Amino acid sequence: MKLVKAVLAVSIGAAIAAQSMSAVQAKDLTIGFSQIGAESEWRIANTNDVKAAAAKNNINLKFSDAQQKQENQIKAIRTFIAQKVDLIGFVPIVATGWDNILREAKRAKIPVLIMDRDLTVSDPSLYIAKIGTDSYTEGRKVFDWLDDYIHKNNVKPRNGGDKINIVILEGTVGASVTTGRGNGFNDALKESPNKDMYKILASQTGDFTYQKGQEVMESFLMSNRNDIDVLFAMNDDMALGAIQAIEAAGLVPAKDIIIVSVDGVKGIFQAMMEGKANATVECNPLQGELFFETAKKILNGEAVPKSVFVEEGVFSAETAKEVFPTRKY
Ligand code: GYE
Repeated sequence: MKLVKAVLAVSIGAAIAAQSMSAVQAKDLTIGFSQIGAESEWRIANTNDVKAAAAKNNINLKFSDAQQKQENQIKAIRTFIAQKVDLIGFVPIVATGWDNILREAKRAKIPVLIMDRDLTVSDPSLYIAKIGTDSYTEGRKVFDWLDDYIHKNNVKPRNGGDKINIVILEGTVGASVTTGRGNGFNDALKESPNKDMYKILASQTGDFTYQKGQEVMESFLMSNRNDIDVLFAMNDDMALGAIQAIEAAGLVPAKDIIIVSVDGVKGIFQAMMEGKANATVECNPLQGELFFETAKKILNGEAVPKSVFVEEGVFSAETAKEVFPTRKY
């Protein structure tokens, strides 16, 4: 896996991490990992990758599934502390509310490594580093792809008006990726010379799930069936659910309503190949190897960058067939 950006090089809390350890042997390591749950195809790929990378690196992994609840993550982290694991990893389901539990980990001298989503803490030394994806840039890429597509294809508003009407299916409320993708999209729109031709008609959470994506799209269509030109779904699963709703409403997905989402899972490639979705901005879930490599460095007292992003592309229906065989998740 290639790294594209190392934001801030810091010398990590070696006092916490090194603990007079000489080069740590992976087989000696016990790592506690709290995952959010299994809300999407992306998340399942992420979990599988973490487990496979742990096995490959000979790590004793204590894996805990939080079933979409922050309180379950906090409980799991507390259990990992009591078990005196060597390092704690977790995906923060939402950005805030972690200070207290992370202080407990710090007091127990257990380093914390964040995966995938960002968190906001009062004291940045409460975690060593974060590896994951750049959701703000993903949001910008969604708008850039859309604006380009609208112009190349000379797309006109379906209702004969003067605005291209957009609806947005947002991710989990309070998650850094939801805020990041939303801000990235909105900033790119605001900064665009074409900003006046777009209107955001409605924006609501679909919780990153197929089911909620379908339900919320149904309600969007109920009130605005003939006005919606574009759907921006903050993940592919919600877009796939929305495609069902669009077809049930007697409209043609990817034609009547342009569909762009984020993740790049196989399901959306299949939909693109069937002509039912237009584009996906990649979000790479294969972060396991980098996670354990970084964990070992931390436990050896080496400096690691505070934030590392994995590489991500953009794929559209035109190239879906060609790219599909190379997709790993
Ligand atoms: O896009 C979505 C998942 O945090 C980047 O969470 C991740 C997001 C991903 O459920 O499908």
